Amino acid sequence: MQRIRAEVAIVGAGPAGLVLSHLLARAGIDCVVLEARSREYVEQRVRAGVLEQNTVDLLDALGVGERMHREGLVHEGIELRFGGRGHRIDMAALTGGRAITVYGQQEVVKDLIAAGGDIRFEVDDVRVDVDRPRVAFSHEGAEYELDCDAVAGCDGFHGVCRDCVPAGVLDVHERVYPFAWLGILAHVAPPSHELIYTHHDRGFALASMRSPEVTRLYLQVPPDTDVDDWPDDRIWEEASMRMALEGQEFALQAGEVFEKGVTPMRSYVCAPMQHGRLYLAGDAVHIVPPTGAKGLNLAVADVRVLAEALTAWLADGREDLLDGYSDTCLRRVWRTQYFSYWMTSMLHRMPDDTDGFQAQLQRAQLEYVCSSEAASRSLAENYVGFDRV
Ligand code: RFL
Ligand code: PHB
Repeated sequence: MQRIRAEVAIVGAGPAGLVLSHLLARAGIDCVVLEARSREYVEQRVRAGVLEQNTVDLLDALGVGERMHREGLVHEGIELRFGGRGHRIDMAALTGGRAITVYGQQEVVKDLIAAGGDIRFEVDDVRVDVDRPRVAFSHEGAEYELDCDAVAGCDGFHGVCRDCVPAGVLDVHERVYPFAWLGILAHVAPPSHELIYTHHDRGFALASMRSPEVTRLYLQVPPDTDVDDWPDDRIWEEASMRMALEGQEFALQAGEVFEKGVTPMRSYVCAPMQHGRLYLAGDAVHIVPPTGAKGLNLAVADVRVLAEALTAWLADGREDLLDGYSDTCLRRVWRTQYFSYWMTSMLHRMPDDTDGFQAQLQRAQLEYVCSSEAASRSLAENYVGFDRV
C-alpha cells in the first residue's frame, strides 16, 4: 500500500474533471486526477460538439483555447426546419452578439490533457471514503491510498462516486424518453454551414458538423435500436426524407461513415450535489437530453463554481461558497433541464401520438418560436447560454 497526498482528488478525466484540475492548478491548489480508461480512449470518445460562449471563454482563460479558435466553427444562428420549410434563428442578433462554437468534445479533452497535470490513466477499483476524505485505488499493479482535503466526483453517469454517498441522502429525479438518437460521423461536407434541427412526421433529425469536411448527423430512433439495422444507405435515405424541403428534390450528399452509435435520451438530476467532503459535478449528478446541446456546458459550469468554492476554502479558509455549492449549481441545472426538455418535446415525434394531436401542438409552438421575436429570443438566449443563472 502506497500513501500519497493531494489537496483535491478528482475522479474522472472527462471535461468536468480536466477543467477542474486546470482551474485548481491555476489557483495554486494541487490535485490528482484518477481516470479508469486509457488516454487514447478518452481522447477518441465521440460525444458533444457545441460549446457555449461561457465554455469558450473559460477554455481561453485556462490558456487552452488556441486550437479551438483555429479549428472550431463559430455559429451565429441555427435553422429550425418543419413542414418542409427552414427558419433561421439569428442567435447573435437576438442576444447582443453571443454565439456558439462547434468543436468536438474529444478535441477539448485532448487540449486539456496536453496542457499537463497529474493524471493517472487506467486506474482500477476506485473507492471513496467521504468522511476522511480518502480515495483508494489500484494502478499498474500497486495499491494506493490518496489522502486529500476534498474529493471531486467527476466520473460521469456510470461512475462510482455517486454510489459512495450513504443511502437515503440523495434524491433522484428522472425521465427516460421513449426514443433515442442514432448518431454518425461521415467524411462529407455538411448540408448547411449552420446546424439544422428538423421536426418531421417520421421523427427528428439534426444535421451538425465537426468541420467543413465532416458531417455529424443524428436521427430519432426507437430506444432499443440496433445499429446493425441501420446500414449507411438507410441512414442517408431516412435523413434526406426528414430534411426534405417542400417542392424541391432533396438528397443529402452521402459520405464515408466512420462512427455510428445509439444514445439513449434521459433527463436526470441527483441532489444535493455534495455530501461530506465529496462534491459531485457534471454527468455524475445530472444528464440532459442532447437536443439543447447542454451536457458538456453544464458540466463545465459546475466545476467553475466548484473551483471558486474550493479555492476560497483552501486558500482563504472561507467555507460558505463550498457549503452553497449544490444550491448554486442546481439553479442552472434546473434551468438547463427545462430548456433541454422543452427542445426535446417540441422536436421529437412522440410514439404515443396516435391521432397527431401532439404533432399539431409542436407545429404551433415551432411557428410561434419562429415568428415572435420574444419567443425566438427566449430560445436564443437559452441556446447560447446564460453567463450567470
Ligand atoms: P464524462 O465525459 O462522462 O467523463 C467522466 C469520466 O470519468 C471516467 N470514469 C471513471 N474514472 C475513474 N474511476 C471510475 N470508476 C470511473 N468511472 C468513469 C470516465 O471514463 C470518463 O472519462 O462526464 P463529464 O466530465 O461530466 O462530462 C459530461 C459530458 O461528457 C456529457 O454531458 C456530454 O458528452 C453529453 N453528451 C452530449 N452533450 C451535448 O451537449 N451534445 C451531444 O451531442 C452529446 N452527445 C453525450 C453525447 C453523451 C453521451 N454518453 C454519455 C454516452 C453522446 C453520448 C454517447
Ligand atoms: C453535435 O454536433 O454533436 C450536436 C449538436 C447539437 C446538439 C447535439 C449534438 O443539440
